[in-house]
Amino acid sequence: MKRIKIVLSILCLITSSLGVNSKEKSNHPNVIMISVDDMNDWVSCLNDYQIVKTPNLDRLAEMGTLFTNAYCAAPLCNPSRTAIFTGMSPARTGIVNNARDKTSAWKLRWPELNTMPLWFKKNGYTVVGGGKTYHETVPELFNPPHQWDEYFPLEIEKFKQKPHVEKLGITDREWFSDMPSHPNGSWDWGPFFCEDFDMGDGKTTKWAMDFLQQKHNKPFFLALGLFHPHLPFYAPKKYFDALPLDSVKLPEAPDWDLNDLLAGAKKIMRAGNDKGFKMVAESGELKNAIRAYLASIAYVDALVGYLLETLENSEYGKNTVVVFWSDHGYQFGEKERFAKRSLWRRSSRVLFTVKAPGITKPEMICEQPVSLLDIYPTLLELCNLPQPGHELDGISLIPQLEDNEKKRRPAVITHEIGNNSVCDEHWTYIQYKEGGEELYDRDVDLNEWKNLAKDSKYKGVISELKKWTPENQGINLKPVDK
Ligand SMILES: [Ca+2]
Repeated sequence: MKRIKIVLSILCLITSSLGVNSKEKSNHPNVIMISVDDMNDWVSCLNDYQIVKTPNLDRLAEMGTLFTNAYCAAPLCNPSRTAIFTGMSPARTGIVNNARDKTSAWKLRWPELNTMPLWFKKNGYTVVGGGKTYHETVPELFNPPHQWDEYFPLEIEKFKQKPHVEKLGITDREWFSDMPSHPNGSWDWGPFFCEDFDMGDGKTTKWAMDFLQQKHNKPFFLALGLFHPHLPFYAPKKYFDALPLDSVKLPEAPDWDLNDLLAGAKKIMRAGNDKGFKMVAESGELKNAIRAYLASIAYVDALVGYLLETLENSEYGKNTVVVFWSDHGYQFGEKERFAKRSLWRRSSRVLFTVKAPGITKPEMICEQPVSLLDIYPTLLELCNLPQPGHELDGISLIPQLEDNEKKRRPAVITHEIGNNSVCDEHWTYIQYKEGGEELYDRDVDLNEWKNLAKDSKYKGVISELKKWTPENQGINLKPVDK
């Protein structure tokens, strides 16, 4: 009898410990974070202005919540990505550009920081990344390896670097661009005669698919960083063939649009444009460039499709949170810009979707203003992890994932120090360090053509939105050893 009791007790212990384990595992879902680079809102689930169709991104959005009023924290790679991974706003970290010097590296400014991957790693997750997650200006300072259990290196097709192209096995390439060589060295576009998995992003996707086909005993955090549709706009030829040049639309850009911008705004916002728009437009290449950009979006859409299919056919299909973001947008002639680095909508609005098993419902659309800064606190809550030891500037999106109409504070976008945009459900308010304000009524002016800031009837609206702009920018910055 005693022996039976002991056996029963042991059985009970085993059963209960299994129960706890499986419960714990379900409390810590896996995370896949897919990111793309410089992709504006020309995707079919956000905007049907262009001809490109993005069935896989649309499908991903339909799996959970699509945020149609989502913004980057900064309209440039390094500050946007640093904000996502640190959870701290650019105004607070002072990391506002891509500079190769030490002023832009979070590891030097905030050396002990628990970045999102590092914090997941410290909390028992297997953390792997690949491609362009952070902006790797100087890898050891911008994306230090201690944050990851494994990292698949970024590979980019370089601008007209023949040896590199030959190394990829791509020997026959149509060079579309007749534009004079741009000093930035990456301004080119055109089709590659290759298959989807031959390009750098294809290889990174393949690596992520292989990861999903393996057995993992711990919950995982997988960051797949795709480089497309960043310049140079290269993609497999089939994506160009699907987009006839005649069907590509130039953005609407009336020549009077800049008349209501103040000189300070024009000066700041033209910086970083590198005379690019004029150069592209005068060479007659604008339509070709847009076509190649759209082909690059279609290519990245296909890669996301491969990953989703692999996820759904894997054992992780039902217990994995999937987050998708673009680091910011891109302008193709709106306000005479061929660039990012501006606070206007085409540069700051992004595709952002969240699928969270047990929380999100399919086909939900949330029109509330949200920021990519909200990703870090949202994932902590979804994965039942503690706070990382530093204050996060975003707030969890769980209330909106549960109720898409739940109200939310405006999103703030910062460009360099002192230039900010505040977007609520209705308005876009922009302020510039050198003076000048803009106010746009997005209900009637999605293109942000008519600046209402000078109209006294909107004084109240402006003062309400202004309250959200960051104060004392730069004051809290830690010294950097230059
Ligand atoms: Ca205007």
